[in-house]
Amino acid sequence: NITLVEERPIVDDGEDGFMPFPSPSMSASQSERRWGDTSSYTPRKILKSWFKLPNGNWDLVKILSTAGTESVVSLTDGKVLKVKAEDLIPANPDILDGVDDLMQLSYLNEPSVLYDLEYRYNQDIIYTKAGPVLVAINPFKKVDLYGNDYIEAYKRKTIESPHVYAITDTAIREMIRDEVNQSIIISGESGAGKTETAKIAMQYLAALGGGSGIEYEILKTNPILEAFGNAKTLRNDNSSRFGKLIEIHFSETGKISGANIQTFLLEKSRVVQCTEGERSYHIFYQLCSGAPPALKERLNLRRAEEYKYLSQSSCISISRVNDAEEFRVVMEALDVVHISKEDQHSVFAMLAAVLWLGNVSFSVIDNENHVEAVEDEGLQTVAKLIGCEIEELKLALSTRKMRIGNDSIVQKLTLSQAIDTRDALAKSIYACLFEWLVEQINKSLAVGKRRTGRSISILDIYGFESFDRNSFEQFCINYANERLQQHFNRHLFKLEQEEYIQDGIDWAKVDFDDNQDCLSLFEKKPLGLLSLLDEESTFPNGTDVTFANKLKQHLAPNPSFRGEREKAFTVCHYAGEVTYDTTGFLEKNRDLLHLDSIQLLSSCSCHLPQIFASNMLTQSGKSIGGPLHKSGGAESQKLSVARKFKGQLFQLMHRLENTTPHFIRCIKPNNVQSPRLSEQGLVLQQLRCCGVLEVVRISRAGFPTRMSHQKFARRYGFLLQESIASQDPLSVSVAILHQFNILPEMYQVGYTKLFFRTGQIGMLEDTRNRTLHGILCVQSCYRGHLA
Ligand code: AD9
Ligand code: MG
Repeated sequence: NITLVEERPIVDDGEDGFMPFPSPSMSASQSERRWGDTSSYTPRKILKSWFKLPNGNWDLVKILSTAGTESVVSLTDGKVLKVKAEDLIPANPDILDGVDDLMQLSYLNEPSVLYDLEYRYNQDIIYTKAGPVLVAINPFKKVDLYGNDYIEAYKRKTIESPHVYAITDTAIREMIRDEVNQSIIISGESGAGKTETAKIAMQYLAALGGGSGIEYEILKTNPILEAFGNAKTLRNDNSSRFGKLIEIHFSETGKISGANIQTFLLEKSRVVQCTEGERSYHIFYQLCSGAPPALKERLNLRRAEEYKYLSQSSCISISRVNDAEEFRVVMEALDVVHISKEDQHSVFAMLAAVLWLGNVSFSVIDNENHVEAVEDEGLQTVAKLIGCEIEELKLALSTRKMRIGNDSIVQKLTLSQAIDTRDALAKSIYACLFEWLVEQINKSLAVGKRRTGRSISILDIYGFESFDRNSFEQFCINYANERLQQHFNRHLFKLEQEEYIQDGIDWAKVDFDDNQDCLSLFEKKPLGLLSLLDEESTFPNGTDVTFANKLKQHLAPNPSFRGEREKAFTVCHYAGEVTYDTTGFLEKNRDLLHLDSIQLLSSCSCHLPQIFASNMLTQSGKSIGGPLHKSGGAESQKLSVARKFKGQLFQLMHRLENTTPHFIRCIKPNNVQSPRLSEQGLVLQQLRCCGVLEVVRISRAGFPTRMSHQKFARRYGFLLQESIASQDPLSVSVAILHQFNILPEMYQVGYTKLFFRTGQIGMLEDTRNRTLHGILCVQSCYRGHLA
């Protein structure tokens, strides 16, 4: 329950106007408590306040009167209520409506932040700064903020309004000026607009760094990756089911010279199974409806409805999307990134093979319920498309070679085992195809040998997820976010640190709350979530239940962990608590493909299946002729999914550590993908989750309010009751501090500025305003008298 009540930090700009300051300064009540800052707001002095209605929404109320601890207020709908004064949160003066940077708000509290964002959003101003962070709210409609005119304006700096273009422009300039690589880190929950934002940033880069033609190729990777890696989900019609880092290289003259794409954790289960109302990957539907007749014929393609993998979720088309047209766009893009026609046909053949695999059925052949693949059109087409004998395919789908002692035996499969084997093969083919495609694209975008320039990386990765039911995918995604959050914290902390050091402030007094505890819970060896998961995954008898029990047994003392009933456990993430259900964890983590299937692929006459098989074998460190797995069946022993993901993540963090980061937080205003609708609760929850409110908390851990000696003396000097000997700004400032009894631990005196803990300036400002108000009242009474 974070309710923020805070004045804005006052930053010295040398003049009386306010200047945005590089880190926002609101605070969670937590840090206020930490600093013993109990200075609370007195509603008497303020006419407008926020009051939380029973429906959870904030209402801007007028305070009619206050007596003791109670106030009488009028709501926007005209109703008059008596409320507890402590339930009122100060609202900002009208003059601050819709400010560009949340830092400019006098009162930085949650309702005021929401109000500011909403105020702008209603005018289609979807971008707002929160100190160093850009907040982008999804408009769910076309907004007139993009295109060449805007690009030109941001380039020439004739527009200052917050924008992706502006942040990208800063990245380019800093890359050139500091000779340091840059990164643009985009996060937010599903449907918040990350992928669109990444594309907007890429457009700006292409416009400014273009010229060689490679920028066109880079832009064309988007429709390809979206076709193969995006799908319609209940949250987003074009949801990315993988994480992506694109590193764009620049030559010494600031021109784009190439790029490299890294992808993370593609959701492959979607290929064989998806929730009602969702779709599998776009490319399947595009192929079915857009393939030219000759291709259709060659692949024996049917309508999407006729494939079990596509028809099972009762959703074939997306409104306002023409799959056939999209297919043409993808084919053209494949040409642009130099995928040969021959390779393109192999790609389509693999897609068709996956679809036909889903149609392979099985019939029972003995009284032990063993099955055999039915030799129908499905089976025949798969064999033809991947280039293997029908008999081999049938065996690979219905039997498993086992080695017991020195003997090798063949075990027949039951129906569910056979279906699992078939689906595992389909998933592997698709995942390998995706990886292969990215590799080909990278070859095409590769920078020449003379790579001397700099780069800007754009990270579009799944944001923190917390659903009613959270599984292995959320576990990995939230772990990644925990890592990114630490990166975010450390970076902002460093910014603060630099400013303190410059002004000679005692840095040791700045406390900082890290999320290291939670990260350790994941990463500690041997008793951390990831190690324990891997350990349990290697036990043949390990189950989701034994895994959950093991966690409870070893991790219970960890403050970030809580065991739940049965197969569940809770992790206290920086963005909130998430309870995970361990069902399916081990299987998803093992992600096994039987060696029989790999052998089948390597024996195929088509080149893609062969490449896939050899990639799988290099990953698993096995050779085909080598010894098979002991008793548990002939399975490829490869890296677990969690371990591979962790490795990728470390590599990613390492890369990001060496860059200057720029953060964009995307916010989804409603759950129905509809324009002009903003739900307060939803937005607030995201602001907390993606760390916009956290950023503030961090800066509040230090001395966020700062003002030069001169300004402080000028602003409050007239409040001094006793005259002092020396009139130099520092002496005046110190006298004011004494008169108002500001405790020594609440401020520090720097070479040029005074630094205050949060909340300290509030009382001074109040007194100043009251005094000025008094003077004004006297003046107006006087004028009234004259009139
Ligand atoms: V997911 O985690 O991949 O499921 P994203 O990537 O955060 O998600 P995406 O960028 O795909 O969301 O945005 C979702 C939809 O919002 C888009 O398909 C657009 O219809 C819409 N959108 C997002 N940003 C903008 C924008 N700047 N202007 C117009 C937008 N529409
Ligand atoms: Mg996306």
